[in-house]
Order: sequence, then C-alpha cells, then structure tokens
Amino acid sequence: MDDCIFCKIVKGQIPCTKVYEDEYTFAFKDINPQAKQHILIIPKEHILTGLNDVNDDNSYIIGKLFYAAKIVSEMLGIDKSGVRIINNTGKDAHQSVQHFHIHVLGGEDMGEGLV
Ligand code: DGP
Repeated sequence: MDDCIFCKIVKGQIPCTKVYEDEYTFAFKDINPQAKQHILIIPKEHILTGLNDVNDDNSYIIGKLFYAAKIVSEMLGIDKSGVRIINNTGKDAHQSVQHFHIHVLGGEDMGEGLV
C-alpha cells in the first residue's frame, strides 16, 4: 500500500526505532507511548487492515505477531513482570492506522482499567 505509514516504516521510508524483525513481522517503538514500554508489532505485508480481515488463509500471521510479541517482551525484559497486548479495529476502538497491528505495553504497573 503506497500511502500506508506502516508500510513506509517497514521499507525504511519513514524512520522508526526498530526493536525486532523476522520474515513475517516488524516491531518498533510507538511514537506516542502509553506505557514505559510501548511497541507496535505489524505484519511486514499489508495483508490485513483489522480483525475483520482475518480469515483461514491469513490467520497464521496473527500467531506470528504474538510470537514476535513474546520475543520482544523477553528482549525488553518485561516478560516476567507482565505485558498487555491490544489490537484496535475500527471506529469505536479509535484505530488510526489501517495496517493491522498489535500494541505491546509494559515496563510498569498499568492498573486494572482496559482490561
Ligand atoms: P491505533 O490507534 O491502534 O491505530 O494505533 C496506531 C499507533 O501508531 C499510535 O499509537 C501511534 C502510532 N504511530 C502512528 N504513526 C507513527 C509513526 O510514524 N511512527 C511510529 N513509531 N508510530 C506511529
């Protein structure tokens, strides 16, 4: 997708603080952190916009994102203290970038709100 911010980040056309990448996934620090550690994990390919696009053929990528989340959490040393993983899909969730992503948050006590 030519006009997608996250596709441009994967291609190196927009700078980011990269944390991890593998064959399928790319992880970088969120520009507007909501916790001491806030990482976005995205599929390298723009194969999904949100949860509504997940199907039998592409659902393997969701597992890859969670596997990357585990690796990143270990790399950042937040795996033992706890992490919160969030996907925003659609208007009510205030999804702002239409390239599927999961937020990995941690590094501090995030309280009991949401969720
Ligand atoms: P969401 O609301 O779930 O669509 O979250 C999109 C996130 O993407 C939001 O927390 C801010 C982040 N973001 C948007 N543009 C950029 C950018 O250019 N660089 C980085 N690192 N993060 C971005």
